[in-house]
Order: sequence, then C-alpha cells, then structure tokens
Amino acid sequence: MRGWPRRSLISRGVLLLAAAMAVIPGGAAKAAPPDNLPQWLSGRSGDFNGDGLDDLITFTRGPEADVWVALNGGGGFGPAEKWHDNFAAGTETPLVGDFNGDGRDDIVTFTCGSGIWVALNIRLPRLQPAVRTFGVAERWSDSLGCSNYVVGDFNGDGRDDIAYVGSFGGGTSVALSTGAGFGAAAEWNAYVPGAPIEAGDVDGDGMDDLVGFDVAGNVWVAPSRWYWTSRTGLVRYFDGPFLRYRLEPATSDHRTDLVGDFDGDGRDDFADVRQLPDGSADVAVMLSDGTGFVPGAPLTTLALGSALFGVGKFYAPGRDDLVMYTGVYSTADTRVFTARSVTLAPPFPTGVGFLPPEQRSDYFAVYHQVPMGATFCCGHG
Ligand SMILES: [Ca+2]
Ligand SMILES: [Ca+2]
Ligand SMILES: [Ca+2]
Ligand SMILES: [Ca+2]
Repeated sequence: MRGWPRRSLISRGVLLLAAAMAVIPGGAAKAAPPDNLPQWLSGRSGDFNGDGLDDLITFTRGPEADVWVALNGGGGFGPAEKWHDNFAAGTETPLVGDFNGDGRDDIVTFTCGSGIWVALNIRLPRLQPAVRTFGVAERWSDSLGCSNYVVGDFNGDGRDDIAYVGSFGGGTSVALSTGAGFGAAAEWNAYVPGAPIEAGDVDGDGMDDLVGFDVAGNVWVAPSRWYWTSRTGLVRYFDGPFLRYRLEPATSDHRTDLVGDFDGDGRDDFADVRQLPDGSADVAVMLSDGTGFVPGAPLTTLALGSALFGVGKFYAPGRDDLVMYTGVYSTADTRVFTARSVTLAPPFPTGVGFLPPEQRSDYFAVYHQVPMGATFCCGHG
C-alpha cells in the first residue's frame, strides 16, 4: 500500500508487541513510546510546501531511517511520499523547523555524539513538474549534549533556532540559526522551566518563548528578551521562568499539554489534554492574554484519548488545531485524525474548543514511528 515499508514494520512491531503492551485501568491497551526517545520530545507540525497549512511528517528511525510526508490538501492529507531515505537513523531524535527561513519547513536530527544534522526543504527544478523534497543531510552543529532539544525562533529573525535544555541542575542554552548552520550555543537561562518544554510566542512579540509544564501542574513561561548596552552589546536571554498557570494535578497517568495559537490572535496558548482510562480525553484551552493564561472554556471531550496528540495549522493558516495519531502506540490502528479549533459564542458557552475529530488519513505514522508535531512525554505511551 502506497509503497510503505510494511514488511519490516510488521516484523518489528510483532517482536516488540509482547514487551511493550501494558494494560491500564479500564482495559484500554497501551503500548510503550518509540524506542529510546529522550525523556520528553515535543515539536510543531511542518508546512512542507509553503501554502500556510501544516502537513504530516513521520520519521521511521531504526534501520530504514525514512522520512514520509503527506501534504495537506485541505479536505484531507494526500498519499504518503518518501521525502528522505537516510535521516534520523537508529534512535536519533528528529524535529521540524524552518532553519533557513524560506517559508518551508526543514528537518533536523540530533545524533547525540556526532552532531546536529539538517536536511533543507528543496526543489528539484529540472523535473517537470518541479518536485519538492528534502536535500542531503548536512552537519549544522556539533552535538551540544544528549539531553532535550526544542526548536523555535528565539530571536525572531524568521529562522528557527535550537534550545538545548540541560538535565537536572543544568540551564537552557540556545544556538541561533545563521541560515546555513547553528552558531555557538550560549546560555540564555540558568534554569529549566519544567518538562516537557515547548516553544511558543506566548506574548506575541515575534520571538518564541519557552513554556514548561511540571509534574505538579505548574505552567512556567520563560519569555525571550534582549537588552543592549555599550559595554555588553546585544544580549539575549530567557527571563524568569515565571509561574503563569496552575493546573489541577492530573487525575490520570496520561496528560499532554500542547502549545499552539488556538484562537489565532498571534499569541500562543496551550491545550491541556487529559487522557482518561476509558479511552476518551478532556481538552481545555488556556488562552494567552499576553501576560498570563485564562481558561478558554468549555471543555471538549474527544473519543481518541489513547492516541498521540500534537498541534498544527491544519484547517486555516494562523490558527492551530489538534492532531491525533492512533498508530504510534498501537499495532491495530493506523489512522490520523484532526480536531479543528473553533471560537464559540452565545448561545453556546463562550470560548475556544474543538470540533469532533475527523479522520484525515487511514495510514500514517504507524507503530513506533515518530510523527511531528507531537508531544511525547515522560515515558508515557
Ligand atoms: Ca526552510
Ligand atoms: Ca532565529
Ligand atoms: Ca515572545
Ligand atoms: Ca492565542
């Protein structure tokens, strides 16, 4: 089907199935996350053809090291196409970003020992019609360490940068993109604002900030700031981190918090997804007012609580929606759903919620692959 590497996926899946499956209360079978991810991994979806709508991407990792893209055709995602056949091999960590600022997203992989590699989104003009794909991977930086990375445009120049988040006791460093490489990493904050950490411009000043979610339900924001003096020159840093919201402690083992602009006002918000034992999920949106977050009721209940959740602009440019990958943790399902963000007005409860999930692909991001955007956290499958 569609040229997918089904044979190897199936054999790998069968081998791993017995070891990975566990049963949580309520009887829903849950499986482990993909092999050897960092403690957490979170990234946005990518727009690979530059039309303003986010597309699907998944990294097989492992020996195949393939990268598959399904372009967003508006009403659904098109067929999966292989955009790279040697990227993020083994247990490398892949993410997505526009590292050269041309308006089309590229891919990055963190090898943990042999550098940070980027494959730019390129056009093959000699082919008619022109083909868009990822080019050869190039080494953009030495490895900064084997811990967690976040992609975002932290200085607001239109090119995505890399934040490296140290483990316990470490700080947060940034390596800015030059458009052809990542510069030397500089420490931007002596602290780490929880885990997972996601990038988003919550105050709407054009520079991505860090948003961290800790196990106690605290939501921390470390806004990107800069100052200039004749003595120091230009200095960039993450301020805080400031406590910007307190969530109730999670009542289930599975909770995913996702940063995105769900009301389309230019400031990133977050969605708190509580994945319940009965297989559903309650989703609440907290809207950024520039200085903090306010609840954007009502609660939306989605029927796909055991899926892997992510964020992307799937329906309209400039406004984030949810994506749910059912296959990443399951050998029995291969579908992808999206849930459109909507603003409700009287007579409904006012606020931002989501329409019921729509199936947009019947085969993408299958067992143990790593799709983006998505938030894997803290060993939860
Ligand atoms: Ca690009
Ligand atoms: Ca930048
Ligand atoms: Ca900002
Ligand atoms: Ca917003």
